[in-house]
Amino acid sequence: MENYKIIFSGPVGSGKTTAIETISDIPPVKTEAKASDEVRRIKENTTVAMDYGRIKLENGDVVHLYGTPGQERFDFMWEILTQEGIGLILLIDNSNPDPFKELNKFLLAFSEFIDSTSIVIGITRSDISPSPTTMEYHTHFGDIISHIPLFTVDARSRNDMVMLIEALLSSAESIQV
Ligand SMILES: Nc1nc2c(ncn2[C@@H]2O[C@H](COP(=O)(O)OP(=O)(O)OP(=O)(O)O)[C@@H](O)[C@H]2O)c(=O)[nH]1
Ligand SMILES: [Mg+2]
Repeated sequence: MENYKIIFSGPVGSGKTTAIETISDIPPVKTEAKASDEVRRIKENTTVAMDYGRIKLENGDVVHLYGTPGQERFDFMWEILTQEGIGLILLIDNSNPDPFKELNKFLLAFSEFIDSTSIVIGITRSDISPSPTTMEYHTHFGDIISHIPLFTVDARSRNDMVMLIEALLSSAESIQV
């Protein structure tokens, strides 16, 4: 039996806490506080330190799931939470006014971790805002994301979140080979 640690990150409201709630086998540990005015336009609560959950795979392996805060003022947690992680699931809220800018910001912030591990990207809230499409992400970012698995997902969907984890684990394995 193996133990893996993976990290969910991405901007405020992209669905990190929701994703971990959706798939965790145990009641997740959350550190949420009432959002300040700027965030309250999007939702009531925001993560201030971390989320934690756990999922047991069919082969018995256990995946420990850590969610970061989205707000940059808590970005000191990003480095702490990635330690010993084997990969990053980056969730991007497609209904954000500028999702390309948000993706760019997080790719830069996690660049060291991404370079030494693996990454998948999940585009959330596309039901609310279908544009940009996954094709438009690829056109805009070109080589920067051409090797990264990128899917349209809903953080409330267990199937979608399991697919992201499986995609991450299979690219992590191919890196280790
Ligand atoms: N319509 C729609 N709603 C979604 C989707 N994915 C997530 N949500 C909702 O969007 C909100 C996301 O909130 P959180 O999970 O708290 O977001 P977060 O990324 O943890 O945000 P911070 O902790 O503030 O950084 C929740 O209300 C989810 O139910 C989606 O694909 N479509
Ligand atoms: Mg959260």
